[in-house]
Formats: sequence, structure tokens, C-alpha cells
Amino acid sequence: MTDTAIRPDDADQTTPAHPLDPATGAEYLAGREIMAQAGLLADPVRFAYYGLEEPPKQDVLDNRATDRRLRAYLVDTATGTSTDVVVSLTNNKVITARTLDPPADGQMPILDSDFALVDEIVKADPAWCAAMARRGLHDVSKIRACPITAGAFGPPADDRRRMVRVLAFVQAREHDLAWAHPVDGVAAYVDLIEKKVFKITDEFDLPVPAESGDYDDEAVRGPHRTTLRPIEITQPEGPSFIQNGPWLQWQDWSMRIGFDAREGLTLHQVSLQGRPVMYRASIPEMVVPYGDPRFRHWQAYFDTGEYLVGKWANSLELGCDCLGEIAYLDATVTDDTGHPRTIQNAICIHEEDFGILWKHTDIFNGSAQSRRQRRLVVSYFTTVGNYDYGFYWYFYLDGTIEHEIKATGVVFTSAHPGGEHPYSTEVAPGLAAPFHQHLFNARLDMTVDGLANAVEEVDVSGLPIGPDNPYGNAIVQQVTRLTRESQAGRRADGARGRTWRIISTERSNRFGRPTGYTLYPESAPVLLADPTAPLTARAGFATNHLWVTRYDPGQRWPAGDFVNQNPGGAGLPAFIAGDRDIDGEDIVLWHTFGPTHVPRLEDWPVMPVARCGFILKPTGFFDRNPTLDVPRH
Ligand SMILES: [Cu+2]
Repeated sequence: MTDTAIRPDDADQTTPAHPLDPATGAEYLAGREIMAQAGLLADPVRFAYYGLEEPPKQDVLDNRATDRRLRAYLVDTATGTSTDVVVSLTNNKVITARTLDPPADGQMPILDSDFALVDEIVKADPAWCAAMARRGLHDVSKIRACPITAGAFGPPADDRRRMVRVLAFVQAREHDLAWAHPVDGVAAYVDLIEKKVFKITDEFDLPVPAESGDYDDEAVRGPHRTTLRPIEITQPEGPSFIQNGPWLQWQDWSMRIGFDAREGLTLHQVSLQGRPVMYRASIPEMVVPYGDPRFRHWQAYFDTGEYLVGKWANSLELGCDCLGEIAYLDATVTDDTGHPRTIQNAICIHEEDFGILWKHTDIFNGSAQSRRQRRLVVSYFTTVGNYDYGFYWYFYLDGTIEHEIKATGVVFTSAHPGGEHPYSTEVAPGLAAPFHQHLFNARLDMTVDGLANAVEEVDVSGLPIGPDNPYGNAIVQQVTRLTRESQAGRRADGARGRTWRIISTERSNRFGRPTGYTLYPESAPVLLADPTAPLTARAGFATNHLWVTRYDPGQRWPAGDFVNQNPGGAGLPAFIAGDRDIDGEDIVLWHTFGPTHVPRLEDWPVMPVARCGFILKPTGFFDRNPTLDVPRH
């Protein structure tokens, strides 16, 4: 096992080799200097986001992407003034600096420092302390304040504030699991600019659940089992991939790896046998709406747009998080002041055996053959509050691409009111885990054999008995071309085996049919909130499993650029308003997926990984099984 991490920060370089390479620490500092010179960084201006502003696709493809740019979301924490800034490192100047109108545009994401700030603010608030004291909680040093993004629920005076709502948990001892001890019925509404509690809702008292959830305490977990023998994975000749910084090649695949403080891992220019498949792939948004309609009806977070999943990426550990011959990439993000921070070993790259690739024992010729499947794994893990999410991209020998999200960590909790509560599961005495959804959105900038692509919706069905089908056994496909954006907001349909095929409108296979890749969705529920709910307006992307748009470099974020307290309508619903032609064009697929989580007793106190994702498979991309050349051993 070797740690072969590439540490871009170690290299003293200001100009990366490729226009899609992640921004370096030196670049962040250079961009910061440009903003400072332009007077944009007077204290207390903070960076709510800072990252690479990727060049337009055509410029990259034509090798003329020479202007290296960074984008910063600045917020003045004294006035709330929020500015969206793009700087050119190449030309050493500010390109744009737009001041937001937050009630219309939304607020900047949560700052790192907001967590500590909120803790201070609530603990200094007499009314909040009194609400705690009435519940018998007199020592506020044992209370953990959990800031939850506010959404947009009115009244308008509230929506104009940069605010969070704060729930409380008790952590009586150092290693206590605070999530086991929610203080329910009371929430503090905190203005992050005025730095005060402006409202408290104190609606009901329920006892703080007492049972320990400290899963690392032997008194809770019992003694460790002793029956697991070691599994060791060795690759005596090393892994089969070649990595050169962010560039990666494995078998017939090649790609570039990127990382963004907001959306985490990004993949670029994924190609197979030198043929383009995806120009860019990432998971640029997720929303976790909770389904308890009591006073916590506002609980729904957009982990990516509001909290920035990328900057909470974990440093991975060999032997624990990743097994085998691992290559790591570090990620460089920035702190609230725009200074670089390196997350060591943030991205894990390795190769896995994946069981049988193909196998057949022939009854006629006696041939008995079997081949092993392998996959290249590119992944990272992030922690946002109580939950942890692993984002895994898999590339297989047969051309399959899979994305899998591993959700683990601790379920969010409330106090259980007793009896049959319709919106939560009682997971420990008096402790509830409310039902909720984890709805992710994948942005798949497909380039199947080039830029000119189209999407077909493919259903399967039987046919009724008739003259052409006298015994009723017919099985057919219904293929519907999605030609305009207005037509391409689609739901999965498991009963019809619905898939979406992305085809090249320029290249064909040996039967003259378009080469393609098929998206296989999991047919789980989309957003369950009422269509007229305030959340639905803000999470419009989550109301369909599929959207298809014409490529536009400005359309990056499915819930809009500024998700925090956005009033709604931004992102995908706005992107398709122009109803562009998507047939034979440069198109982007946006795929919503993820579980509706009814917590189980077994999810407490720490949840075994729950998986969700999607698969892309070559469909007529090759003329036959592309893995006949895989040797037996
Ligand atoms: Cu969950």
C-alpha cells in the first residue's frame, strides 16, 4: 500500500498546465490580491465561496482557453453587502463585481465562521437561555447550537435578513453524541449581520431524550467482536492506472480530475478509446427536506449550494477509508478570508476487482470461460453536520460509468412525542428521526462522440393480443425523442423500465444507428413536498428525475447560483424558460436521484451506508462486447 499523493500546493506554480486544472493556493492568493487592490476586501468582507471560473467549453476544445479566472462570493459581515466577483489572473484585473439584491437573488452561502458566531449569539441571548432553563438546562456550555439554513418562508421582513434558524442539542460529556439529545420545541432565529436573536419560537416541551448514543463507548456498543480475520488487497505490480497530476488514464478510459469547494469532485473530458463521452460530470446540488410539519417545517438544507460540500471534504486514511494501492489527490479550498487551505488526501483513486465480468459454460462446444470485472474508482467523502456523504465514480472495463453516493453518519433527530407519530421513527426512547429525502442532482455534460447529441426516452411494454400478436407475448420499445427543453422535464417509470438514451447525431455504429450511452435511473420518489410549498419553488430541480438543457457556461447550478434564502424559481426551471432546441445540439443532462429515508432502528446511533446513484452504459457505442480481449487471468 502506498500513498502517492500529488500535492499541487507543494509546487510553486501559478499557472497550471491545463485550463481545467483546479486552482492552486498561489492562484487563490493572486486573485485575492487583485480583489484587495480593487477595494473589494475591506474588513470584514469574507469569502463565502472561492473557486475556478472554468473557461467556456469551446475555448477549451479549441485550445484557446488562455484567460485563467477565479470567482468569489464576498459578503460583508457588518453590512450584509454581497458581491459576486470574477477576476482574471491572466490580465490581473476584476472582470465583474455584481452586488446582489438578496431578497431577489438569494444570500451567499454559510461561512465557516457562522457556526461559532451562532453559538455565541444564542448563548448570549437571555430569552434563549430562559427557554433552555425552563427545560432544566442551566449550563449552556453543554448545549450545541446547530445552525440551519433558513429557506424563504416569510414574513418579508425575515426574508430580507441574512439569517439561520438554530436548534439545540445537549452534549453533557466530551464524547457524548449530541444528536442523541435534541432540545425540541424551541428554535432561535438568528440575524447573522445584526448578530442577534430576533425571534424565538417556543412551541412545546418534550423531555430531552436521555439514552447515550456514543457509539464508541463500550458501555453502548459492547465489546468489539473478535471473529473478523484480516482481508488484504495487494497489487504486486502496482495499479493499472497512470496518473499525472489531475490527469488519469486507466485501460481505455482517460479523464481529468477537478475539485471545487462548492460541488466537490468534478470530472472533465471523460473519454473512452479516445472517443469523448462526457465533457464534465459532477453533483452540483442536493437538498435534504424533512417531513415533520410541526414547528420545524422549515428544515431543509441544500448541502451544496448553502453549505458547500466540497470544503467539508475529509482527509482520507489508507486502510480505513480506502483499501489497496491508492493514489490520492489533495484538494485546495480557501477559508473565509480567501486564504488557501489544503485538504490532504481528499480524492481517492484506486482500482477494484468487481466479481464476474462475463462467463459462459457452453453446452455444445464445451468451452467454459470466465473473466473478472474491474473498475476504476474516483471518490471523496464529505461531512456536513450530522451526515457524511461519499461520492464515488466508477468506470468499468465494459464502458459502464456508475455514480454511487454512500450516505452515512447520524440521522437528524427530534424528541418523539409518543404514540404513533406519522412523520418520524422512534429510534431510541423518546428520540425521533424525522422522515426526509436526500435528493441529489447530477450535471452530466454529455459529449457522446462529439458535441452534437440528442436524448431519447425509451420505455418497454408488452402489446395486447391482436392480429400481429396473436398470443400476446410481444415486447416492444417506445422511443420518444426529447426535442425541446420544455419537453425534457421527465420522471422515471420503473413499471416501464424507463431509461434515457443519449445519442450522437453525427456518428453511427456498424448498423448505421447512432452511437449512444443510456442513463439508467433508480425510480425513487422525486420531491414529496406539495407542488405549491415554499420549498418546491426553491428545489424545482428535484421535481423531475431528468432535465435536458442546451449547454450554457453560465448554467452550472440546478437550484441557482445563490441558493441560500433564494426565494425560488432559480436554476433548472429558469434555464428551460427559453425552451431551446436540444436535438442534435450541445446538451447537458441533469439527473435527480436519491433516497426517501424512513429511518430504521438499525440506522441509530450511526447509520450503515445507504447507497443511491445511477448508471450510464454504452448502447450501440461499440459494435460488440468490448471486453473479449480481457484475458482469463
Ligand atoms: Cu437520511
